[in-house]
Amino acid sequence: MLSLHFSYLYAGEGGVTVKRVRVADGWKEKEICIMSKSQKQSALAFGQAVIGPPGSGKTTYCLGMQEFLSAIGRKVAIVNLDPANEVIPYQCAVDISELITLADVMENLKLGPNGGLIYCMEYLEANFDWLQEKLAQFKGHYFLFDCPGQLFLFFSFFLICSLQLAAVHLVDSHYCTDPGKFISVLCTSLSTMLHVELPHVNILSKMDLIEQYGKLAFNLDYYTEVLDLSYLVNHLASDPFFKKYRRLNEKLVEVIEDYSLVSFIPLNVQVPTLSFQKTNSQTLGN
Ligand SMILES: Nc1nc2c(ncn2[C@@H]2O[C@H](COP(=O)(O)OP(=O)(O)OP(=O)(O)O)[C@@H](O)[C@H]2O)c(=O)[nH]1
Ligand SMILES: [Mg+2]
Repeated sequence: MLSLHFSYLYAGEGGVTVKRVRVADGWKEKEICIMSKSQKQSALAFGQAVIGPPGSGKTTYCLGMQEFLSAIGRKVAIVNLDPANEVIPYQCAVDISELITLADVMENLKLGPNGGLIYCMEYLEANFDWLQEKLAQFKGHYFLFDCPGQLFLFFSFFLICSLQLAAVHLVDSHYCTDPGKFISVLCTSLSTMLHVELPHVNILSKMDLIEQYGKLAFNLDYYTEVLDLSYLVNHLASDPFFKKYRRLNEKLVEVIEDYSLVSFIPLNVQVPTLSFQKTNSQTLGN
C-alpha cells in the first residue's frame, strides 16, 4: 500500500504550494493547491443557513431578508436547497432543482416524501462540487440558504460547507400561546443549537399572528428571554390534563435552563427593523 508522509511545505512560484511527500520508494515533490492565508481571507464568504420546522416561514424570511439587504446596499445571493420548493418567491441565485427535484425522485424511485428528501440530500452531497462551482460564481455576495424543514438532513452539509455560516432558526410564534407546545419548541431549539454547532439566532416568526390562536399567559419578554421557566410549568400544571405531566415538564425545563442557551428574537418579516440587523450583525457574519 502506498504510504504518504508529509515532509514540509514551502511556497512555490505563482502561489502554488509545493509539498514534499514520501512515497513507498522514496521522496517525491508534489504541487498541491493549498490557499495561502491572504487567498483564504479574500475567498471568505459569509451567509445564513435558514432552518426551522416545515411552514415556519423560511422561504418568506429569505425573500424579506433579500429585499432588506439589497435596500441597504449588500449583494445577496439566495441558494434554494429545498428540492420540494416548487414556487420560489425570491430571485434565486442557485437552485437545487437544477440538480434534482423531490417530485422526480418520488416518481422515478417510488419513494415517499421523507425517503425522497433523504435521497435528494445524499445526491447533493455526492455532487457537492456542482454546488461549489455555482457558489463560486457569486464572489463577494452574502449567501442565504433556504433549507428544507427536515433539518437532520443538513448536519453533514453544515460540516462540509466551507462558508462562514450562521444558523437562523425560525419557529412559528403562535406556539407561545400554548405552554406545552412552547416547552417542546424550547427543546427542539436547544437540540438544534447543539447539533448544528454554528453561531445561532432563534427567531419567533409571524409575530403579526402571535395572538391569533389565543392570548399569551405572560409578557412577550418572558417568551423571548427564556429566563425562569418555573412560571410556565406552574401555569401548565393548572390545567387538569397536564397536571400529571408536571414532573416530566419540570425535568425538561431543567435541561433547558441548565444549558442557558435558548432565547428568541421576535420578527415580523413584513417589517424587518434595523434593530434586528444591529443586534445580530455579529452573529450573522455582518
Ligand atoms: N402573516 C404572516 N405569514 C407568514 C409570515 N412568514 C411566513 N408566512 C406564511 O406562512 C406560510 C409558510 O411560509 P413559508 O415561507 O413557505 O414557510 P417555509 O418554512 O419555507 O415552509 P416549508 O418550505 O414548507 O418548510 C406561507 O403561507 C407564508 O405566507 C409572517 O411573518 N407573517
Ligand atoms: Mg420553504
